[in-house]
Amino acid sequence: MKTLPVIVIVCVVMTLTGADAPPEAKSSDIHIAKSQLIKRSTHCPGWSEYNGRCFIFIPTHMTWARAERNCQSLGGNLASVRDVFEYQAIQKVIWSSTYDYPESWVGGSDAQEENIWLWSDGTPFHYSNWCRGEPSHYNHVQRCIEINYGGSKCWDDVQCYIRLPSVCAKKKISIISTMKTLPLIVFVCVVLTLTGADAWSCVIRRYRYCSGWSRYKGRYFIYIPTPMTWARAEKNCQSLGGNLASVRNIYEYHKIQWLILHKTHRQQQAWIGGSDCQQNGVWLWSDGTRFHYSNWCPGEPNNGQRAQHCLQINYGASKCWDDVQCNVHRPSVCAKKIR
Ligand SMILES: [Ca+2]
Ligand SMILES: [Ca+2]
Ligand SMILES: [Ca+2]
Ligand SMILES: [Ca+2]
Repeated sequence: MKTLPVIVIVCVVMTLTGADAPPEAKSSDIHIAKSQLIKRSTHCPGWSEYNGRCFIFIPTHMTWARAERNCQSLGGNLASVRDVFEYQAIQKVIWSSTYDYPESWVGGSDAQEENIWLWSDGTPFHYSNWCRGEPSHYNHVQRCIEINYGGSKCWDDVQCYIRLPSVCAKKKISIISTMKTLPLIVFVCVVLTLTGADAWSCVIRRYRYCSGWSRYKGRYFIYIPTPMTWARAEKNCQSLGGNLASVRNIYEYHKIQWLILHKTHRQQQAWIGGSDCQQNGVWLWSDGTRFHYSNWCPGEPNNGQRAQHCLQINYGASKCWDDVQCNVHRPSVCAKKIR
């Protein structure tokens, strides 16, 4: 009981330091709608708040991949849509800016594999609002979702390289949401502490080590030996609460390589979350984070036969990165944030 205050303090400090830093936003390459917003929000200044997220209409016409990069530069991603109410809120954001319902990009695409739909922010794709007869996959080249299509203002799959306005979304400033859940987290910490130090350390141990995930720099990583297409591998990672791994620096890459070596005793080729399926040369991570670091092999990515759009690691003699067809089967590495 003597150590109780200390443990509670540690809990509180862990909670506070675990809070995400506010998302970065660069002033360059920013296209913001100069428009009135349906609901000014203190949590997301200049954006419209709905259901814990902030939305903004971007009137500038861009390809889907450029629109996604633009949203990333604003600290978000192209909007994902979770239900019909959120879709209506997004339509309202567009209306309040344009007094119209122009066709616009949101973050859905099936560019890696036909009919496997993914959101660019890495969240699972459950809800959809397709128009009749859509998605049509016309000529197998329609891979990105436009909303406000046709008389019913529903969803259509269309070529990713056409230029449309777009809707970005980002989380509310997270320190505020952290502060809201703080009392609950402290309560849980206290209960765990009171029920005994053994239980407490077991919970920690199970979470960190017993589940098969390896912890590194704020995330958990796991190697999935089953060979799958890139899109199936991403879906599998999502079913485990994560995404295919994004890689931020050489140390993370070495950690992932070590993980594979440790499990397979080989430097096995594997999928991670990079792809440029929507627009050749515009690489995106499936978890929605910005693509800065890369470790391409010499001469790669070469977009061989103009059909290589997914990122495999441990390629060639240097065990570096290569772009390859998304429908080949590879083991994979998933990552998820420590919550
Ligand atoms: Ca399609
Ligand atoms: Ca279509
Ligand atoms: Ca490519
Ligand atoms: Ca290649």
